[in-house]
Amino acid sequence: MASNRNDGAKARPADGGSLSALDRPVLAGVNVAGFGSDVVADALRATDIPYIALNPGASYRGLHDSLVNYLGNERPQMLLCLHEESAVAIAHGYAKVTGKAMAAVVHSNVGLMHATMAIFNAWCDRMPIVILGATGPVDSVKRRPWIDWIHTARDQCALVRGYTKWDDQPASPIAAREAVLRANWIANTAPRGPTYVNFDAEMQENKLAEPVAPINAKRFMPPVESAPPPDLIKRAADLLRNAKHPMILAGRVSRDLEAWNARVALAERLGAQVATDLKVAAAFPTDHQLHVGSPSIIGIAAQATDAIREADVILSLDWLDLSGILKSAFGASVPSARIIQVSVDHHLHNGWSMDYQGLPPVDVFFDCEPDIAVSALLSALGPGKPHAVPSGTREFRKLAEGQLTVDHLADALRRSVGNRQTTLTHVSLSWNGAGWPLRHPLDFLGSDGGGGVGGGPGISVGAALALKGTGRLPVAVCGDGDFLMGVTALWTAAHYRIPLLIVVANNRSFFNDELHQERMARVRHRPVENRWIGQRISEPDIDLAGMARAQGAQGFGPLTTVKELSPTFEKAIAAVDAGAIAVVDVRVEPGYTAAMTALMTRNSE
Ligand SMILES: Cc1ncc(C[n+]2csc(CCOP(=O)(O)OP(=O)(O)O)c2C)c(N)n1
Ligand SMILES: [Mg+2]
Repeated sequence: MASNRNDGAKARPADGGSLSALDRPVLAGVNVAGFGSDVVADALRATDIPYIALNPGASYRGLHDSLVNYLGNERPQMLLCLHEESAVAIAHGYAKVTGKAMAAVVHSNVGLMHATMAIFNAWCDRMPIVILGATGPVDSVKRRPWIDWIHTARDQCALVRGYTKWDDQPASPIAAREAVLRANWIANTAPRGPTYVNFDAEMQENKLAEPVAPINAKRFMPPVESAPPPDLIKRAADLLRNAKHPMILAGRVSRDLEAWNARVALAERLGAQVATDLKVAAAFPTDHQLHVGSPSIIGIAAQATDAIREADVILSLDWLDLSGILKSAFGASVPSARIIQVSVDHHLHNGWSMDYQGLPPVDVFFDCEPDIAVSALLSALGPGKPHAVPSGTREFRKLAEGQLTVDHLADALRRSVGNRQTTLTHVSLSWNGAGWPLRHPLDFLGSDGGGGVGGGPGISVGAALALKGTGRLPVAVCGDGDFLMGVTALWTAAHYRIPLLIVVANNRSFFNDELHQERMARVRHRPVENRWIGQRISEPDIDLAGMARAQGAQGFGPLTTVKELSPTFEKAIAAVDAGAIAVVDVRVEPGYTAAMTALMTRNSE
C-alpha cells in the first residue's frame, strides 16, 4: 500500500457522487492504522473495490469499525443488505457488467451459510467476487461464552471450498493484508470466480504491536493474460479457412464492444453460422443473418442443432457445455467435424462440483480467453470478402389478443422501451429469446449461473448499480418464485437510490416443476392434471407490488389484461428514469416456449 493514512474524505467513488453522499459517518479523525482490522481495510482500499455489500455480525465488528471509522465508509462503501444471499448476488450482478470483483462481507459461519447459494451461482457463472468473513476468536481462551463458540468452526472455509477459487484464514494482520490482495488477484484472474477470506475476530480487534510497513499493492496483483502459440493459431485458421460449413458457438465472452465487433467480423469473414445461449450473457447479435435459431436457457433451437450437424468445423468460444450441445446434436456418436475449443475453464475444475460438464472431443485447444483467440484468428485469416452483413431489423409477429402470456409481456415491454439502450439484467425461465433481439454486449447479462432460484433480484440490483449513470435502462424479468426468494434485495436498491425496473412474469407457480411432475405422471401413467399440487403460489395470491412498495420501491399491478401492459410499463419506466425502483406484477398464463416444454416433458431424457 502506498499509504496507511485515512484519505477517505478525499477519494469519491466514480458513480456520479449520489451513492457516496449516502450513509456518511461523522469524521473519526483516525489517520493511522491502529488495529488488525485497519490493516485489512487498507488492503481493501488498495484493491480499488468501490463497494462492499454486507449484512452485519459481531464476528467482524472490528472490520466493520475500520470500514466506517478508519476508511470513512468510502472505497469501499458499505451497501447494507437484508440477507447475505442478496449481498453476494449484488456483487455477482456488479461483476456481470464490469467483469470486476466487488466485495461482500458476511458474518461468521451463519452468514456464510446464508450466502452459499449465491456463492455457488457466482462460481458457476465464473464471476469474480471477493467475499470476506470472520470466525473465532480462534484462541478459545478469548471466546465469550456460548455465542463465540457456536460461531466458530474448525474449518469454516470448507463450507464454500468446493465452489470458490481460493480461501484463507490468515493468522496475523500482515498475512491478512496478503490474503486480501491474493483474493482480489485470484478472483479477477481468468477463469474468474469468488474467493473467500475469513478473519479471526481476535486478529481484527487486537491493537497493532507496531506499525505495518506499507507495500506497493499493485505489484502483488499483476494482470494475467495468456495467448495461444502461433502454430496453434495457424492450424485453427487453416481449418476454418478451408471449412465448407464453419460454425461458431459463442459462449462465455467479455462485455467489451470491440471484442463483440471482432466476433461479428470473424463470423462474416468465415460465413460461419453462430449459436448463442441465454445461460450466459449476450455474445453475438441474435438478429444477425448468421445467427441460427433463438437462444434459450434450456436446450437449443432446432435450427442450431441442424447447423451443428451440418458443420465440418466448429469453433467453440468457451461454450458453457460443449459436450452437452454435441450430445444433443449427435447423441452418443462422436461428431466427425473438427472442433476448436477456446477456454481457460479447466483451470478451476475440481472434484466437488460437476459444473464443468462432460468432456468434449477437441482437435485444437486454445488455453486462453475467447477475445484473444478471436483477434488472433482474424489476423491469421487476413483480409477476405465477408460472406454476409448484419440485417439489423426483424419483424415481430403480431400476437393474438386473449390470455396474457410472457410473449405479450415481452412484446409490450420491447415497444415501451423503444430504441433506448436497455440491459436485460435477468430473464425468467419462461422467457422466449425470439422476442427480444440482443445487439450489444450489455443487452443481456445471462442467467444466475448455478440454477439457484432467487438470484434474479439481487443480481439485477448489482447490475443496476454498475449501470447507474451510464444511460442504460436496467430491466429484470423475474419469475414470481425467483422474485419472492430474492425480494429483499429491493430495499438495498431503494436505500442506495439504484434505479431498476423489475417485471415479474407471475404465473403464480413454481411452474418449472409443474413440467417435471407432468413428466413423472406421463412416465408412470398417472394423472397429469395433478401436476400443479405443491407448485402453485395462490390462495392467497401474493401482493407482489405491495412487497415492492413495502421496501421503498414503486409497485404496479397486478396486471391481468394485455391492454394494461404498455401504459403501465411506460409509467414504470418514467419512474425508473426519475430514480426509482419500479416493480410491475404481470399475471401471465403458466407456460414455457414450445421447444422448452417439449424438451422438459418428453420421456426419453
Ligand atoms: C434454490 C432453488 N430452489 C429450487 C429450485 C428448483 N426450481 C427450479 S425452477 C423453479 C421454479 C421457479 O419458479 P419461477 O421463478 O416462478 O419461474 P417459473 O418456472 O414459474 O417460470 C424451481 C422451484 C432451484 N433451481 N433453486
Ligand atoms: Mg412462476
